[in-house]
This record gives sequence, structure tokens and C-alpha cells, in this order.
Amino acid sequence: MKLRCRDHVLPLDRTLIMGVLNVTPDSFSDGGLYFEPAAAVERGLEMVEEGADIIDVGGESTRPGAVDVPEEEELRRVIPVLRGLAGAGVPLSIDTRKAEVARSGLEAGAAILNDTLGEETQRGTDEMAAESGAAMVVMHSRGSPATMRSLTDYDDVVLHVRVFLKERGQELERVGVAPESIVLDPGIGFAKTPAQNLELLRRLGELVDVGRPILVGTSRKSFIGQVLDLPEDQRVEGTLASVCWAVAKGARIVRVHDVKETKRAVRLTEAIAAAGIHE
Ligand code: HH2
Repeated sequence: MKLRCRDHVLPLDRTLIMGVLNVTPDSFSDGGLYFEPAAAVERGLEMVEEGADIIDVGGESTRPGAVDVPEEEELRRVIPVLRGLAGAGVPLSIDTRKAEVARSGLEAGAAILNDTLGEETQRGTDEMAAESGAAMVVMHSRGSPATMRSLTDYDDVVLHVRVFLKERGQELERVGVAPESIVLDPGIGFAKTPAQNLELLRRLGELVDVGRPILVGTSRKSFIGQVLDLPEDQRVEGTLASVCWAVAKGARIVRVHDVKETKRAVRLTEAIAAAGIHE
């Protein structure tokens, strides 16, 4: 399996690490740290040094309860950072809920659209991916950051997310997105209870079975805090446990803040998975 995103073709026979770069004052974990474009570019380059295969640039927090960011402000945050990282040698991804930000992000050099709208239908980005050759990450969510906490009723969360992702993948192919440019993501923490997040991870194999690469984003999220009773700045070990579990279950891309630590943990997980196969 390969991931095609504009000029880049990334092998998927090993796990890809997507480094999180939030150019926001209020993201739940790194909010405020990289709000200045120069600091954000520096952190992006540092993550590439640490082994990130993709850098995901976002200008609006999606944490439950986050306030909406006007389009001009979101553009002001992300565009200089995408431009500044254009020569970094790895594909850049633009994490946005707005079609106009996605369009400008592509113009500024992004090769991946990270579509976190989920079941919301005001998108308009599918055709952009088809026309530009960008890859598209389709993430499951419901409602908006303001409402998602109350939208957690599912008969069976895994089956629901599976059907949604499968259908979105087919829809993308219908508008002309290449099959090798489509990535599916259960949207850990988006309109899910802590128990539902754990169940999605436990049964991740049912999503892998859809037959497209799966991206998992658990990094420092609150379900880890709930299980371990730890604040956001002490969730690295919990993140690594969840990432290794996801990789063992077949996830091909992991979205994380702690790139260096994740790289080491994932390499060991892969070594275990491959042990004895080639002897
Ligand atoms: N999680 C977050 C944001 N974007 N994109 C994908 N594809 N999958 C995810 O799980 C995902 C995502 C939320 O995490 P973070 O960026 O750290 O926080 P915030 O939204 O507060 O900026």
C-alpha cells in the first residue's frame, strides 16, 4: 500500500508518523506554544528531524467547547506556516473544517486535506482533493466542537463509524479522488464518550477490514486522562500505549504531538510484528 499526495508517494508498509502543529492560542495540548509563525515553523522542522513523515498544520482548535475562528484569522495563522515549511521535505497536511482554508492551504503547498467535519455535510473539499491530487483524510465526527459532547448516541459506535467511513471513501472515489489518496480515521475524541473511544481502539480491526489505510489520533486526549486520572501534560505514556495498540491492530498513520517518543515505540512494535516472518 502507498499513500499518494500530490508530488509525494509515501510507503505504507511501515507506520507513518504525522506530527501535530497547532497554530492556535487554545488547543487543548499545545495551544499558545506555536502561535507565532516563526515558532511554529521551527517546531515543524524539529518534528521532521525527530522523524515525522507528515506535518499536520491546524489553525482552529477542535477540542470540545472550542470557539469558532473566523476564516481570515484561520488563514492568517496557517498560511505563513505552510509556506515556511514548504521546503521541509515532507508532505504538509491542512487540518481545517473550512473549504476556503483548505483551498488556500493547497495553494500554499499542502499535499493532504485533513477533513475533520465528519457527518457535517457543508464540505466542498472532495472535488479539491480530486483536482489537486492531494490526499484526503476523512475523519468521523458529529456536530461542531460546541455541540459534539452531546452527540454520542450510537447503537454500536464501531459499526456506525465503519459504515460512515466506508461510504465516504466510496463517495471520494466517485468524485475522482485516487484510491491511493484516501485515508480513514475514526475520530478519537470527536462526539465519542471515553468508553466509546476505548471500544473503537479495541475493535480497530473492524475498521482496518474496510481495506483503506487507517489514521488514528489519540495523542494526549482526554480518554487517556480519564483512565489514568492524569492531566493533559502527563499523558505521554498513555499516548504511547494507545499508539502501539493501534499499530498492532493495523493503523498505518498515527497523529501525535510527541514525535520522537512515538517513533521509538512504533519501531519496536513493528519489530515485534515482523519477528520470525523473514527467518
Ligand atoms: N484530532 C484533533 C485534531 N485533528 N485530525 C484527525 N485526522 N484525527 C484526529 O484524531 C484529530 C485531528 C484534536 O487534537 P489536537 O490537534 O491536539 O487539538 P485541538 O483540536 O484542540 O487543536
